[in-house]
Amino acid sequence: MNELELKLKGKVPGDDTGIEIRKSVCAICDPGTQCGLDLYVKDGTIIKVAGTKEAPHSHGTLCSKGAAMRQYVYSPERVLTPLRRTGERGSGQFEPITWDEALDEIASKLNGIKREFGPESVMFFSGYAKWARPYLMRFAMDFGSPNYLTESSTCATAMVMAQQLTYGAPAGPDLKNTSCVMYWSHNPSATKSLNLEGINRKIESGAKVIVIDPRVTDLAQLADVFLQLRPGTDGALALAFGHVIIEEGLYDREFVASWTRGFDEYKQLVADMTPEKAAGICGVAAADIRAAARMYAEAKPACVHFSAAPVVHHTNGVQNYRAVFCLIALTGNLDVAGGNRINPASLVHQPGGFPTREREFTCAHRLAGLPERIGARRFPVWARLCNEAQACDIPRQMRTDDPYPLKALFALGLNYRMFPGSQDFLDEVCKLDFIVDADLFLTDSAKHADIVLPCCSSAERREIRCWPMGYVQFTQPAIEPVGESRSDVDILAELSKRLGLGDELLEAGIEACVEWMMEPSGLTVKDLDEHPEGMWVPGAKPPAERKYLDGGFRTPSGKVEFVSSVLEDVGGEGCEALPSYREPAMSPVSRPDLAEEYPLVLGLGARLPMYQHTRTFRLPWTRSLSPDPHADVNPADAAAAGIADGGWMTVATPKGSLTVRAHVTGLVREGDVHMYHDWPQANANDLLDGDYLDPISGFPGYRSSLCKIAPASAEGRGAGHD
Ligand SMILES: Nc1nc2c(c(=O)[nH]1)N[C@H]1C(S)=C(S)[C@@H](COP(=O)(O)OP(=O)(O)OC[C@H]3O[C@@H](n4cnc5c(=O)[nH]c(N)nc54)[C@H](O)[C@@H]3O)O[C@H]1N2
Ligand SMILES: Nc1nc2c(c(=O)[nH]1)N[C@H]1C(S)=C(S)[C@@H](COP(=O)(O)OP(=O)(O)OC[C@H]3O[C@@H](n4cnc5c(=O)[nH]c(N)nc54)[C@H](O)[C@@H]3O)O[C@H]1N2
Ligand SMILES: [Mo]
Repeated sequence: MNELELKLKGKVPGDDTGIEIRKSVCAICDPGTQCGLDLYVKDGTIIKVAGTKEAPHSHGTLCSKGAAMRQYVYSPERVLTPLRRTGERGSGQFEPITWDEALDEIASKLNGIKREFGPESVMFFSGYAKWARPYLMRFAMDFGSPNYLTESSTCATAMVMAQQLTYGAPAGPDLKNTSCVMYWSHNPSATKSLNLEGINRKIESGAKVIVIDPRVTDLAQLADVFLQLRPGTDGALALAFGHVIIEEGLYDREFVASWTRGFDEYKQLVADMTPEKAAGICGVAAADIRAAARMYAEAKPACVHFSAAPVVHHTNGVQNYRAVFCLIALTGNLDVAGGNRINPASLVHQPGGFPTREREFTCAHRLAGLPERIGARRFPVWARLCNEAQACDIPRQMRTDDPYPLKALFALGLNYRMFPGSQDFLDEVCKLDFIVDADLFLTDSAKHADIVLPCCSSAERREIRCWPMGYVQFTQPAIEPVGESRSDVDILAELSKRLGLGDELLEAGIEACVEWMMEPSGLTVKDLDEHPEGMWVPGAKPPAERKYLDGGFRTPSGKVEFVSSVLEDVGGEGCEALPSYREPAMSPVSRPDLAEEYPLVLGLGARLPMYQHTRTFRLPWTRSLSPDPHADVNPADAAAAGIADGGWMTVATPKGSLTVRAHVTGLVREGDVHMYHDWPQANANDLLDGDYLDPISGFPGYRSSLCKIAPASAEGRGAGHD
């Protein structure tokens, strides 16, 4: 082999080899964990993927999903041209059409439906991809529909609501400056590997760590105190913390006196929740509750690391997190260094420490003049606090036409399996007159659309992102789009023209939009384009401490609200003004009748490191790491049911039954079963009812219901498609 051949074999970049490194970002995870990507490109094809060493957030690391990026980009399941359905919904029979045909047809159908039934009868939905949302929301507002909805109907928003209700805005943990971190449900080894570096450094520095999780995670094994609670009982535990902190005089009297509302009522509420009582509810030792409460309250400063999903994935989720967030105020750790800091998002839900006009760009203010949103009447607290419609209410509105009929859905990345009672959700959606789904892949959901539009991956498009330390990247396409695929934003811009929406800025394309949004940051597209690998935003810094001193908190009273004015105003079951504890709607305590037949607590959705919702099942590398659907079962429960580790078993609820492999492990509590969601051949959400929702947020109770297990044969397995 000569030198050039050797270099080619080693994929060495250079003029002689024709291999070039192009900087990009991995958007398989989104948006908190995007690693910088070095894409090695030769003759327009990505031949190698590596992490970007100089990326300040990922330092050249990649997880199994990012390492499989080429299989994602070049998947044989990519949609290559626009498609028009020719067979039954779901049959997968389509004919390729041109972009002009597709866009004209969509424009004429949507405008026709708008004329006949009003703009509100058209829904604009975005799945987990969050990067294109500001553009989609603006597009929906231009169209005149209040029904902009996203996967955030099940992710993160309820956690944000719990904070809005309590102190007006989200307050993230200041890990760098803290001396104690309370991880109230977080499993970074599986979900946010980029957090591990900071966590390890913190632990090495001697900071105290408390972990609250029903499963023994990697993080739990590093904790000073680990509380392995029954899923969905977080509220009782947090109230018991409040009990100890007040009883032992460990609370911040001055802050509580000056800056909180309803302390006396809260004090009364927690007086009843002794550690002994909470121990009985949560299944943890009272002594450990006392130890953790003291550790958190005595360390100064201390922060709570919360998460987007598991605590609010219960029918009592918002109240449970409200009880947790009250502790931050009670101990005076709110908006101080090393505590939880109020830090607004700069771009795509990420705080970057610099101002942008992303929010203004979405035109959310126009919602006020539009008809009622989906879910607004059923979830009034949601409607007051969020700028979106609540997608979990779509099936009900489809069934009843109340308050008006829905006729069309325009989706960027629809996955019906993300919704509880998935099949019912799909059946209702299929009654629409017209469905468009834009996706990278011809998914099960896309197969039900009338028109499928092919979308680009992050390697083929431009997108802007930022990271909390004040770093921003406006990526360049590393390769030409695969097939005829287009960027979501290009699709919206083109469609806007054909619909005659008259939005000059959106129609001018992503560069113009980014220029507009970034204006307050002082950076122009020209500046950003000089640094395709990303750049520090000059002057970016976290907001000042104790901003409430100047104008109070963004709650109706201007104070931290132990007693919520909004909940007081709305009222109703589950919407109590105090964060009182209520059992999950399906638990051994709330439904002893059901528990006789279904004795185990079922948690659906704990993440696996190699899978990202539906996205990476189809990649051979990631799939090989965990080929079959499985659920975690405690050895005692497995033995009682006669189930062997690795054997097939059924997991059944009153709603349905799945066949999965048993992963018998002492890492889960006796009495609990945990399973990942979105398996193509074993969809966890077929086990739940579509109405199993939190009355405050409308979030599904994915993480606690009741089930039974029994041995099964391999024949029971479902055949599925990604
Ligand atoms: N690999 C991978 N990473 C992901 C995702 C993915 O699909 N795959 N999804 C991304 C998304 S959209 C999200 S929202 C985040 C979620 O991010 P995380 O919240 O970190 O992830 P989870 O694994 O859902 O839950 C964290 C921990 O909460 C625990 N838990 C479950 N129920 C309860 C409960 O009732 N109370 C308490 N205290 N803890 C509970 C679980 O056992 C788990 O260890 O992950 C993101 N990262
Ligand atoms: N049982 C249970 N169910 C859950 C959860 C749980 O914990 N348990 N978690 C909930 C949570 S937190 C979340 S976030 C949701 C997951 O939300 P989903 O929206 O279900 O997530 P994905 O499957 O990742 O993405 C949906 C589709 O978007 C496509 N897509 C990817 N990138 C792009 C893009 O750039 N443009 C376009 N147009 N399409 C793209 C993907 O190919 C996929 O088909 O699931 C929810 N459902
Ligand atoms: Mo999520």
